[in-house]
Amino acid sequence: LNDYSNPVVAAVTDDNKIYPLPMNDFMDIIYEAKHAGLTPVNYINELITGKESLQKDLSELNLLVPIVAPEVWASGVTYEKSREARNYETTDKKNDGETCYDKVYNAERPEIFLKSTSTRTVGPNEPVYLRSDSNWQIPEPELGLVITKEGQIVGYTIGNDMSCRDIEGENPLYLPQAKIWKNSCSIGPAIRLSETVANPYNFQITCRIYRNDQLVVEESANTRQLKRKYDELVSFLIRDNKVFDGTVLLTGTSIVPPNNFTLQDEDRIEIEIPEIGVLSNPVKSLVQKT
Ligand code: DO4
Ligand code: MG
Repeated sequence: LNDYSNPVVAAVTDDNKIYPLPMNDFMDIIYEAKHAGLTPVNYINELITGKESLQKDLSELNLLVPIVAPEVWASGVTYEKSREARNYETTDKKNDGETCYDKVYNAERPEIFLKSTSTRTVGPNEPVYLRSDSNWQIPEPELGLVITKEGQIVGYTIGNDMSCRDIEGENPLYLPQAKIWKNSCSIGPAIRLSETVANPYNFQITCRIYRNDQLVVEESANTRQLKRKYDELVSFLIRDNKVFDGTVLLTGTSIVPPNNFTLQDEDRIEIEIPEIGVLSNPVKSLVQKT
């Protein structure tokens, strides 16, 4: 978060109290806790015991990206809903009826792709952009895993894997262009420490899209519908790879707006996971208005 002069990391407790912490990077909590021989939660409890909480509500604060993730990776076709949506948009239908999406949904090896880097990733309330060469763009609301370079899942966040369905559907080899451009990924608003989550396969994800302040899309899904395990996705990401502390791995989408829907300039996207918060981003078109 940012008090307009000095960005700080803060802990939010279950009773919604906010405690600024003496570090300015989320991963420092993980490193310092390990050094102290404590779990991150116990370490934070030691830091905040006897301290005054901030006399403010979370909604009054200017929240920044909760972690400057050097890289954001993403998993694809990990939910049946995503497989159906990819099959709907693809023009690359095979004679035997099996698409590459059917194959990857059932294969041992999952689809994992590089989604974003720190300079392309935005946080809460920052605009996500629309590509100028696509007419079919949607948010993909996803649970994000915050991992160490060894692949340990230390936290959960929310991610938006902005996607161009027409570019992706034209040819699977266009995936990087369908997925990566300026401000095409947002994460936040917070990181839920993994040790505080009893069952990470029971996160309810809700996406709302507003146009002229009217709700035009609202859909929900649950991570229990995920075809894969988180550790399985992480193990494929880190295999023979160079992965950095604070990498975020998005776990795929099970929310797809209606097929006739495309995002427009000035829409607003909200993605909510109650245990984590609401990630809200305005949408901006990269096409100049005349
Ligand atoms: O296969 C394309 C990517 C699919 C994706 O991003 C998802 O399932 O979330
Ligand atoms: Mg996705």
